[in-house]
Amino acid sequence: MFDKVLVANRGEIAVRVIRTLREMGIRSVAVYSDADRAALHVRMADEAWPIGPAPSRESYLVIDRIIDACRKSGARAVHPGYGFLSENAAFARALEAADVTLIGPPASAMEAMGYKTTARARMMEAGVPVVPGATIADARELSRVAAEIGYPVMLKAAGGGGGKGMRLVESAADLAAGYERARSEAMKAFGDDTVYVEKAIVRPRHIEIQVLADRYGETVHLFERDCSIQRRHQKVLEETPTPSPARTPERIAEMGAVAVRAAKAVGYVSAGTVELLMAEDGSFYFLEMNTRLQVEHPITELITGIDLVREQVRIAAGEPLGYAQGDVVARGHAIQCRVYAEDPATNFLPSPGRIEVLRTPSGPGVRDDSGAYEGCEISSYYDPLVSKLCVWAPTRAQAIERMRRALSEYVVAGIETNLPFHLALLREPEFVAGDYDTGFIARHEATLLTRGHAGEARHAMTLGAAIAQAYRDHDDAKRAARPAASNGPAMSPWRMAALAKL
Ligand code: MV4
Repeated sequence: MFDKVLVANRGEIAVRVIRTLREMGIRSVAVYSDADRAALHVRMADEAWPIGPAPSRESYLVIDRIIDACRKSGARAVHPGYGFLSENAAFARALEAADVTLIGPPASAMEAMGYKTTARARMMEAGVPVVPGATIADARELSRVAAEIGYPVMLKAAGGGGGKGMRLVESAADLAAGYERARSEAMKAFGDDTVYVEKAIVRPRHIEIQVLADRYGETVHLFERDCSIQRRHQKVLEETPTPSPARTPERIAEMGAVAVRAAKAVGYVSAGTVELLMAEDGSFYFLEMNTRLQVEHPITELITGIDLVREQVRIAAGEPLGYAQGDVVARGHAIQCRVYAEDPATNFLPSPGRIEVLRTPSGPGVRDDSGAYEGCEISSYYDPLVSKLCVWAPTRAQAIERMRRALSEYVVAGIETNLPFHLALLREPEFVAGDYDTGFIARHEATLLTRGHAGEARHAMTLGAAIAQAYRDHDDAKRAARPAASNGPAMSPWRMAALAKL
């Protein structure tokens, strides 16, 4: 087992990985940019190394800087988190050359799944269902294929992804114009006007299956996550199990088996996620595979009791999983709300700045994976994710109640957040009924942003901020009453320990 692991990331995921390393008795190495000198992950790691200026492309994305920090710290392995270099095959190869273990998949699996069209071909060979469609050479072939698969159809740029370069065509009459526009947009955006056509899945759900594979071929799935609540292809809220009426134990077992097959087809190792599109009738199709740990992994941990980071570290150290599919059981319901420093009143523009007051929720069934602390700076250089608020409860109805309660306890002052949006979302009847699809937020955004919901949430937060201020006044009063010697700022043991480390 490794005695020291470098976490090549920042924010909440770096803190989260450091926590599991500590539980395993493994020393953690943080890396930080100039903007992250006082960041929580730096304070919590056993040691920390600077890797450059604030912009990611000059720090967290610089392979040589990360390798150099491994050399200086003596770290024998690297956990990449998500984003940054986590799916970068060149990084995986550079670590291999430096005799440092990547806690993640082999570079070959990253490459096999990285190019969407080759991934699609590989999946078809492996008997994984993909959306009916084809790459097309010209307008004549397009109209033949479109007629074959039936309207509506979706035109997609081969060089695209994440929803960019997609165009829905409802009927044959709109096809030619749609094709020309799709091609010119693809050329402009990706420098490649290759377009392919698929049957459009109407009102789809975005269902992803968590997989875990060791080095010896043992591959299991850890059930599904419903990620359909997205705003402009950015996930906002995720839950497990999916509330879809099409969910049956048999269908989940089938989707899980398909995900395991997809992983085995590319020799996958470590934690990975197979993304599926599920139609209202329950039919499902491979979209892509994410060769990294995902932001929303905690809800899978909450229903299975499995620590995915711990399993990744064990697998990277050459240990077998030690259990088979039949041993993986899930219980209850979990929801994750992504708490962003974004202002719903300004069309979700980032709201960087200093967090003046921070009171995070806790209590039964609440987990808040955070990279923030009261007084920290939310930087404009990075993704404005403050934390992921997760709840677990025996049923979905109770999980929704619990999430509402947790959100109402969450007090942030000094920056704006999307907390009011989450509160409004959890009151939306279509969400509560579980009858939603990827178009949910687009359909309800206006009502979700109305003052009523936000006003209610703001009221709760104002109240919370007042309470927080009262606490601080009380602390100040207590301190003032103390003898002069200890008049400095109240030093919590944690803070003293953290400062001592710097
Ligand atoms: C689709 C689709 C419907 N039919 N393909 C969007 C991102 C990219 N990964 C694939 N996406 C879609 N592909 C067919 N044939 C609907 C979407 C889609 C979507 C998919 C998953 C999550 C959110 C989405 C939001 C809008 C559209």
